[in-house]
Amino acid sequence: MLTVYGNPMSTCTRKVLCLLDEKGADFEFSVVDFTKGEHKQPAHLARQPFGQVPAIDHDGFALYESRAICRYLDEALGGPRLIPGDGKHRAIVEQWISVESANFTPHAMKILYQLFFGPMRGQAPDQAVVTAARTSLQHTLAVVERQLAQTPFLAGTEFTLADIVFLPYIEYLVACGQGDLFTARPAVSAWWTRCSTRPSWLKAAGKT
Ligand SMILES: N[C@@H](CCC(=O)N[C@@H](CS)C(=O)NCC(=O)O)C(=O)O
Repeated sequence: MLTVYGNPMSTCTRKVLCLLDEKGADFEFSVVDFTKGEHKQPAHLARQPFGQVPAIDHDGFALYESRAICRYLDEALGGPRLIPGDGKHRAIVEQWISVESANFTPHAMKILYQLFFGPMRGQAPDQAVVTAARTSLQHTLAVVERQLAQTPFLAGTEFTLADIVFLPYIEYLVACGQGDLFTARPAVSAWWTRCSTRPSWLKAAGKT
């Protein structure tokens, strides 16, 4: 029995949901309601000591951190592998996951905080922060563009966890009017269309 504790709007939860759909896995989704502060209450802090989502329970095995969860579930469950078995190929997937977590997501989150989460709390966006983060993202996306000009997915010919981990942030950036970051680059743009129209992503993003 697998239970995912998460929130349907959460970027990190969406990575896990996308992976589970790719694998055709059965699971129970338990919503942690941010509007009620459930993520900071003892029941959830026992699962995730930082008061964040997602977390899982798989037959009594508890785990938090979205990337660790995805790696574990890919190995533990049946269905297609989202992290390849071959050492070099797996290392390439890990390389792109590191690029995502170190060179992409911190900048993306600065923009999303200014344009999405801050305004939800009544805060005015700081345009200077957005501009600086966009410049950093341009640099990362130039590197991503070079790769995607050679292969349809980040780690080669197959859709892998390397692609999944980028999708939730791009979805929100596009929704915040930052789609030009991606459409300006032909290979990135084609990759985003390829990935974001997959049934697994449409479901994870709550579009189907
Ligand atoms: N490194 C964690 C980050 C989790 C995270 O930031 N979750 C957000 C939602 S996407 C959250 O729970 N935010 C609420 C909070 O930090 O109070 C992971 O990858 O699981």
